[in-house]
Amino acid sequence: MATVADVTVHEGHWIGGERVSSPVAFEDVSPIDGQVIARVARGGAEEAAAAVSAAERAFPAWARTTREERARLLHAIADGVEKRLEQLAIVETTDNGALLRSHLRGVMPRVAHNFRFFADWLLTLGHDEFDTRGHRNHVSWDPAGVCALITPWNAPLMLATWKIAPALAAGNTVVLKPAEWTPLTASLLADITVEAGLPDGVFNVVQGYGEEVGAPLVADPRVRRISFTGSVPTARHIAAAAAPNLTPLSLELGGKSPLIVFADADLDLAVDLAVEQYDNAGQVCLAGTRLLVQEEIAAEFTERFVVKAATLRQGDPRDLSTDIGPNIHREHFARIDGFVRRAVEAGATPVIGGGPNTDLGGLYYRPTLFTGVAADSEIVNEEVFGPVLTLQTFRTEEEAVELANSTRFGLAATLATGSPERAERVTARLVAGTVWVNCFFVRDLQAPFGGARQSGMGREGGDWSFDFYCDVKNTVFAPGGWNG
Ligand code: TXE
Repeated sequence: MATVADVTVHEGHWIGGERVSSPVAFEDVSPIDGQVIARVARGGAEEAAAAVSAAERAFPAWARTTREERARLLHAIADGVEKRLEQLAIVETTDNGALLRSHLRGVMPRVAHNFRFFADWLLTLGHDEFDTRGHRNHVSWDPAGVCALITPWNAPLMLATWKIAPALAAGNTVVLKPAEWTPLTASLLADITVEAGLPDGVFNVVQGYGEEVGAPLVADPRVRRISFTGSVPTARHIAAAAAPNLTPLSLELGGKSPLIVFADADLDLAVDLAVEQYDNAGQVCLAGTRLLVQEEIAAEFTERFVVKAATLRQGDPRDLSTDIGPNIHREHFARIDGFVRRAVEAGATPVIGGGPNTDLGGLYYRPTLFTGVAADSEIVNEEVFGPVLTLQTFRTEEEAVELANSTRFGLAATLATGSPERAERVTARLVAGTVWVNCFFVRDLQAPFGGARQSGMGREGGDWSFDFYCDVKNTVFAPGGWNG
C-alpha cells in the first residue's frame, strides 16, 4: 500500500485547466499524527472570481454537448477514480483520519458510482410534450450555468461528487471549494478529469478558508446555483450572501437524529445499529446520536451495548482492523471535549468513555455514551459531531415520537421494532428526511436525500438533483406552419 508521500498531489487551485498558486499557503495537517502533509494555496476573492470566470467561459460549449457525450465523460471520470482507488483512499485517510478500510471498500467505489449513476440517470431524463389548443408545449431541462459547490471535511470526496456528478451531467460548469481541513482529494479529482478528457474550465477547484475564498464565491452574481453541505451557522452566512442575487440554494446540514428501540425489537440488531453510530468517529451528519430506548429493556440494552462497544478497536485508521480513528482536527477535538465536559457538569453520567483516549494520545476520543441526560440539555439537542451518544428512555409510542421530533433538526431517524404495524404508525409521524426501519445507512442515489427543519433545504438524488441543477423551461410552439 502506498503512503501519502508516494502520491503526487498538487497544492494549487485548479482554474480553467491550469494549476494556479496563491502568494500564501496554509498547512494541511493529518489528524493521524499531526504531521503537515501539504502546503496548500490559500485563495481569496481573486481566485474565486477567476474560477467563476473560467467556469463561465466554458459553460456555453459544455451546455451544448450532447447528453451522450457528457455521460461518456462522466463514465471516463468514474474509470479514473477506479484506476486510482488506492491512491484516493490513502490520501483521504491521511487527510481526514477516516478508516482506510471504509475508503477502500465503500467510499471510493461509491465515488465512482456517483459519476456512473448520474451519467445513466441523465440518459433517462425525458422531455415532456403536450398540446394546449393546438399549441405544442415542450418542457426541457436546461443547465443553469456556473455552480458553486461548498463541501465539508467528514467525507470529502464522497460528498463533493454527490454534487459534482449531477451538476456536470446536467450541463453546468462547476467551482468546487473543498473544506480547508481536507483539500487533497479534490486536487486528485482535477487530475482525473483531465485524464478523462473533460474540457478546460468545466471543473474548477479553489482552495482555502471559507470566509476568504468561499464567501466571495457564493456572493458572485455569476453563480447560478449554490450547493452546500456543512454546519448551520455557515449555511446562514451562505444564505445571506446568496440573498441579493436570489441564487438558488441546496443546503445539507447537521442532525441530531434519533435511534428508537422498542421493547419488541431484535435486541442484537438494535445494539449493532446503536454501536454503528460511532462510525467515522461520530463525524456523520446522519448519525443516530440520540438513543431512545423503551424503559423495560433499557437496562439490558445498555448492558449489551457496553459489551459490544468494548470490542471496537480504536487506533490508526490506516490499519485495516481499526474500527474508530481520530477526529479531524485539534479545534474540533476541543469542541467535542467541551460538549462532554459540560454534559458531565450538567449531571449526565458517562456509561462508557467520557474523555480523550489517553493511551493513544493525539486526536483519539473515547466512544462515549451518556445516560441521565435532561431532555432540554445541550448534549441532547446540539450536534457534537464526535463519538458521543446519549440514551433516554420512554414508556409509550407517543412519548417516543415526541422525543424523536423534539430537536430543531430533522435529517434522519432509525427505528428498531419487531412490529410492522408499529413501524407504519411511527415512521408516518417522524419529522426526518430519511427514516430507516431495522437498518441504517442504506442509501440509493435514486432516493431523495436531505433534511427537514434546520437540517437543510432541498433534496439531492435522482430527479431531485436535476431539478436543482437545471432551469426547467416550457417552450410553446404555435399551431400550423412556419410562414404565416
Ligand atoms: O463546517 P463549516 P465546520 C457540522 C458539525 C460540525 C460543524 C463544524 O456539527 O461540528 O458543522 O464544522 C466552508 N462562505 N458539520 O465548521 O464551517 C468551509 O470552508 C462560504 C456537519 O468545519 O460549515 C467548508 O468548505 N463557505 C456537516 C464548508 O463551508 C464557507 C459536515 C463547511 O464548513 C464559509 C461538516 C462562508 N462564509 C460539519 N464559511 C454534515 N452535514 O455532514 C465556511 N465555509
